[in-house]
Amino acid sequence: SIPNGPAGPLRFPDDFGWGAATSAYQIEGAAKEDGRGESVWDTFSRVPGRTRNGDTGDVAIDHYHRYAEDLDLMRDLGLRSYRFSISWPRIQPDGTGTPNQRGLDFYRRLLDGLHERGITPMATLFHWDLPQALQDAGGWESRDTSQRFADYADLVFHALGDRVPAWLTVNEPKTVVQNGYLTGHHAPGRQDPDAAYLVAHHLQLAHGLAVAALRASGSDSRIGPAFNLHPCYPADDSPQAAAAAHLYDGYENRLYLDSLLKGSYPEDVLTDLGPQSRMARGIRDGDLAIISAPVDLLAVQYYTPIYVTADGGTEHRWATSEATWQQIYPEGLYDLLTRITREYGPIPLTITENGLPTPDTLAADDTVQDTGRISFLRDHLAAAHRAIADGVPLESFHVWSLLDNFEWDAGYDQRWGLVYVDYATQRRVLKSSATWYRSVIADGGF
Ligand code: PNW
Repeated sequence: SIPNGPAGPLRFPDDFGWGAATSAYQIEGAAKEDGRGESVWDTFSRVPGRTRNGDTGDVAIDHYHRYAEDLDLMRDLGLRSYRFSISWPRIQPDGTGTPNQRGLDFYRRLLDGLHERGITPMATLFHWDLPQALQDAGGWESRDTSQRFADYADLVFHALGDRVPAWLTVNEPKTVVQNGYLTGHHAPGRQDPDAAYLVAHHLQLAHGLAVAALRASGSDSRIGPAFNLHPCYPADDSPQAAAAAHLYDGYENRLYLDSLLKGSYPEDVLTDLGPQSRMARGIRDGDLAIISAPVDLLAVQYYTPIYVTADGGTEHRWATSEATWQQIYPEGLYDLLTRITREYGPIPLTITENGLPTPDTLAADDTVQDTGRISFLRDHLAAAHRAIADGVPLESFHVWSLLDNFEWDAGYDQRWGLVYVDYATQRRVLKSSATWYRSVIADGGF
């Protein structure tokens, strides 16, 4: 009963990795348990006015204690792939040194539970919860943090590597750059453009050093970064708008893609930043070789396009979601996937996030009708399907998110899950999108 759907049926490859995603700080809670240290998000969410309603991840959706129930939900949905993140401050409370065994044990239990249920794990090493002690030492503005990350990654590879076939290094370096250091809406809440792009370089370097650590460990697990990418369209057909959209694309996409896959930062962005920028001065000989070491897969997160005006500003052209930054444009996913394959070659791709926040409420009959999410996912999956048909090596798709959770500065007001969480009781209820997704997985399409 979905109006205006694509003409079906659409069949995905038999081995397609139907999945869903979460991240540690957004779901785990148990902020002070089993030796976990503080992260920048513990600090940031406590500063008055930084998050909606002053919400924090202290309890979140209590996944740390309810993980077995959540694993059963995943099995119920028929998920083949589950993407989650490992909390760095659970493993190294101060960001360095000997691992905290109880932290590692939690992820061992989770990974064993996935294995028992036949669900393939995909583990992100860093989804924004930097140990506060490392922030106090300079955070991502300090080159040393990249090395600390590689040491942490190495430790996790050795402790959990036998159970993890695919690793993701850094989640969305761009969001740390833009929200953490340009707008200040995310931790650490800075507004310092010169710092921001040095941070971008150090995040890319951290990725590359972690790849080197995995290769040195002799592991045959796969590894790659997770980039959120935004197709940038000119708002009119003037040459000015085309040029503005191209530079915008440099900052949104090529900064990350080119350094990873071409071994160089885009010239137009470097020129725009200038030779005296902290980033330009922070790039050392050999860094780009580290950053561009071959990866096994590229994780793509797609939410929205950007519509760029001739003066370099942006406009909204398509319908926006509850997240003011998100415009709904499924075609953007097709454009993005085909562009990556065309410009960067046939690197295996996974979509590690795609989703929509909706104003979900629990009805008297204990159902949640989120038809907007169903339409959104159906249209984006149809775009992904077309990209596959056109030769894009897309292996899997993960809905953001499996469960409603702590949506960073938007707190608990924005619900992104397939599964509704009643925050007062922590009860989980499948939304209509969850039962729809279950049938899509069972049928291999729709
Ligand atoms: C991602 N944008 O963040 C994150 O990886 C998730 O943790 C988060 O919950 C999810 O998307 C929903 O927001 C993004 O401005 C933040 O385009 C900002 C943007 C995209 C993704």
